[in-house]
Amino acid sequence: MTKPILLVKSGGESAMPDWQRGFAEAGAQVEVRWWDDAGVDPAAVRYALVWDPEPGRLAKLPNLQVIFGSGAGVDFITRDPDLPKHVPLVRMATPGAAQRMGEYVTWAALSLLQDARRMTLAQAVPRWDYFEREPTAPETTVGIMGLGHMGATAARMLNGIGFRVIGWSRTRKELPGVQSFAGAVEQDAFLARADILVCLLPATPETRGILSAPLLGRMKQGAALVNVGRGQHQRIEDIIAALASGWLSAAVLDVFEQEPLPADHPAWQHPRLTITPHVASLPPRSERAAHVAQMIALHERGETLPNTYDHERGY
Ligand code: NDP
Ligand code: OXD
Repeated sequence: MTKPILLVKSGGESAMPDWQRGFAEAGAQVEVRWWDDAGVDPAAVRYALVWDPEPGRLAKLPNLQVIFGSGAGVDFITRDPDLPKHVPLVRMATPGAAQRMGEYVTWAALSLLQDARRMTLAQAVPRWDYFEREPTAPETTVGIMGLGHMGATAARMLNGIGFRVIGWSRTRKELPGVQSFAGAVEQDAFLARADILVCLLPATPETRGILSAPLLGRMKQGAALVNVGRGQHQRIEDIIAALASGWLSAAVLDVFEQEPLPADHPAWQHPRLTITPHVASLPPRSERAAHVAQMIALHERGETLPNTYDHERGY
């Protein structure tokens, strides 16, 4: 019996052996083929696993049953104006992805608390830059914007090492140890409390540019910022201006409007900015293949798939 075809566009053609091994090890009953494989009959494709597909390409697969995003955010897929909306789009919401994000956010919060950037710069000189740090985690409130799959895990991990944690989301949450703020009306109260603000929002029309001057100005003076959501959430010039005025004390940015961040961008050299290359949560392909294999098995049994993108809500 011929197996259904899963087309893959994630990590380039050189990543295909990795994906094929991952799906084989997971016992997936699919034939895994490269996105641009000219030998594939579009009518035989039942599944697609993609990151940033060329607009219009998914619409040319007439028997496509499920689209899997190879990342947790699917904005690089939904920006296709011809995206077939009747085909479920599943986000990569694995426990490992949330664990990795929690570890990154915890690292970022502790780095800000320890002023790790200052120590890195001093070591590069080298200079014995003795200084005294003041607040500890229990004296520091981390405010997480976006308390979904990633945000809730980050909140639990931050809580675990003693940070006070508050969160802001569209709807109210009941999470142990986390004070929940909901919607636009509670945003100011939330911002006024956060010593470290973490953005874990999805990219939607409502969240575009949220980390710009008006919101930064409503944060606590001297607070720090971590953006692990999307580059389109931030106006980097506003962040640099807030750092220059001292309103923001420091920032850790993992995502940028233009990726890779151009080599001549002033953010690279900023003494209060830590830059990472969109690596906050990157589960290995084997783990993502095992997750997709599990989702395909659920789908083949006629079950509803979790973590599907909601076209109305926009995430
Ligand atoms: P989820 O969809 O599980 O969670 C999104 C959260 O954002 C929800 O709590 C939701 O509220 C909240 N939210 C959405 N819109 C608004 C709004 N307008 N106002 C207030 N809250 C809002 O997503 P994940 O946690 O899985 O991922 C979040 C994002 O993290 C991804 O979309 C992606 O952009 C980014 N990401 C970045 C990675 C990296 O390596 N840098 C890796 C993975 C993800 P509610 O719960 O009420 O619906
Ligand atoms: C993302 C991811 O959505 O890498 O950024 O999962």
